Amino acid sequence: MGKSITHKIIEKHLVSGEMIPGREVGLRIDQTLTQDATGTMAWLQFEAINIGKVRTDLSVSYVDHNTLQMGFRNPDDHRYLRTVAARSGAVFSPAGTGICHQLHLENFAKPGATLIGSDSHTPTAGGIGSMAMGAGGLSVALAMAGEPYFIPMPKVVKVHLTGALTGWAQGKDVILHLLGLLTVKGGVGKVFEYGGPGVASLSVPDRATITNMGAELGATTSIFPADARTREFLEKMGRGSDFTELSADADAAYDEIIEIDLGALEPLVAQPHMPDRVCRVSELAGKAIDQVAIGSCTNSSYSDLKNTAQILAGRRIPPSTDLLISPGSKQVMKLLAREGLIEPLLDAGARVLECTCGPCIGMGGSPVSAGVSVRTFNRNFEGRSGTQDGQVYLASAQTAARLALDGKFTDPATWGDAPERVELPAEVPSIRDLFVFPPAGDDAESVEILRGPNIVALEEFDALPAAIETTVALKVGDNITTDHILPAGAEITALRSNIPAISQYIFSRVDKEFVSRIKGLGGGIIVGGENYGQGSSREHAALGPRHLGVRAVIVKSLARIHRANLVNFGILPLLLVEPGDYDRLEQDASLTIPAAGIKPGNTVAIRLANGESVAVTNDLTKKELEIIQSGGLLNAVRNNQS
Ligand code: MIC
Ligand code: SF4
Repeated sequence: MGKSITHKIIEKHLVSGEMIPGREVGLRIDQTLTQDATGTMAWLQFEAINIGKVRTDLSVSYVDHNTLQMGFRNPDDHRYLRTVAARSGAVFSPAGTGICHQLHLENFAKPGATLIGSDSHTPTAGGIGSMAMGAGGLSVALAMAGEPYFIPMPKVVKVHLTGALTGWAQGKDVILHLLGLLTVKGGVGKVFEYGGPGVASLSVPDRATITNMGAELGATTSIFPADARTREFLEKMGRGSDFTELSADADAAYDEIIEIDLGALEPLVAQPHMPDRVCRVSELAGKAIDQVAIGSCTNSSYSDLKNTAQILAGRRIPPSTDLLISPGSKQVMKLLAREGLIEPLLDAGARVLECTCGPCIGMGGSPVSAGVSVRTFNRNFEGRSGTQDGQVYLASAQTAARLALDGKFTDPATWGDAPERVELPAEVPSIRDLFVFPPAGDDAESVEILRGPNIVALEEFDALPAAIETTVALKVGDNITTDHILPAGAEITALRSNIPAISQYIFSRVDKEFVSRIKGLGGGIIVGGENYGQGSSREHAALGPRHLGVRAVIVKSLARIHRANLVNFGILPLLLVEPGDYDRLEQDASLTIPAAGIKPGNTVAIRLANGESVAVTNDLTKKELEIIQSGGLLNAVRNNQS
């Protein structure tokens, strides 16, 4: 039996474990990326591990999320990241250079290489055949220290593509189609590997849009073969030597196969407030649109924005619709400028913003009250736009630009001819000089790491007690996202380097009383439903609760990265044996968790104050359990060092 691309890459990077779905495998990591919102923690943790220089082939520290400079906090973080990168041998990408995933795709990602990033959309690099995964900051810190990255061996799903996109359908519609089919938890424990004759028809930016938003399926990652189009893309980026061909064997074995006829797709849109609430654009015809935002790591490439400019050229958006455009990188911006494509955007009434995440993480660009916002982003979780009752729809750049002109949803049948599919020009300007490369050898030793007052030293957590006498401090439902646990937005995200301060916002948009309640209780646990912790990789959604005294969550199922973050910070991720028992665990209930009796995969009884008990299990490995017992991964690493 032949091998999939996923199996080939994993096999080449395997340091421990067996490649049997569900079993833990340890992988050697070639590259890492961090961004500023999660990166300060990751770099503080890297410093705490105390090994000096990064031991990966390449580590890049990007500043793209927290770029607003309202007060000292974010600028101080950027300065810390710049100096710690120089000291530690990492490349630094200053604010405004671009969005980490777009920049990494253009400048550093390599087919066949492993990459982990402290951001859930790291799989964007799968568009050129990198095995790229989102991870918690601490896992990235350990990978930078040369340690393997541990994941449950994923199942491999082949997405067999036939035909070619036609008309207004785009790469975005491929992934929206899959989300509609499989839901936001349909990809958990799986890699989506694209193949079939349709692959050749998709450009690299289209592929990257698809792998980027595979994160919304809950997938471990998504990956495309590296073929002639990948080679051409890398050559145009000035790095043809990074190309290696990558394809699955003709008789490769897969755990599942999904077929998509690209020619049958039409423009789709995800409705509020989940990326899987997908319908055809035509079904919404007539609904007024208050805002359109084009950009984010999903759809901010040169081809997306060139098409946007072509659609808008010579026309004007209605005054009742705001149009915001954030190019993905300065390379994209330079190409647009060179080809005279900025002017049509400005003349149409668009606001051209910096090359950053911007409105995607609520850094400005919030819609009006109850406003309908069509965004080319990947997430439309409630409140994420910064307007709690904002109604966010997700679509391709081409759909969004067309709808901006109409000021309302319209039927694509009325849109006329779609713009031509864009290829990169023969000469692409390099922005390589804008990255700050670390000084060589001993010169790095003299770099002083500069910290500001908002950068608070890491907290030491205590070991797990033998029995946890506790209270259900909060009960929540299914599909709770890390945006529910720790909201995004300018004010809160500026506190990412300050755990005591940011912890005051834990669950603040779900239950305003949560923080004061759990403080009054002196700690507690969270009860949740299916897919708890989906979305962002932010480890603050585990660190904050831990700071407030959360020692366990009891849920029906968990999202992959959040589960790993809980383990890393010493919180027990317990699973209900009988999903129906969810109804028996009420908020405020007192209970006892026999922590010392928990063994990998066993079932223990949680005793409730009323004498009843509830059975819980876990899917922890022996190593993960030891990490939790010692109070978290940093403690475990320190224990091993001493
Ligand atoms: C996001 O899209 O939610 C973020 C902001 O990029 C996060 C990381 C973070 O919270 O800093 C992610 O996707 O991991
Ligand atoms: Fe940035 Fe948004 Fe992409 Fe997250 S999803 S990395 S916030 S652009």
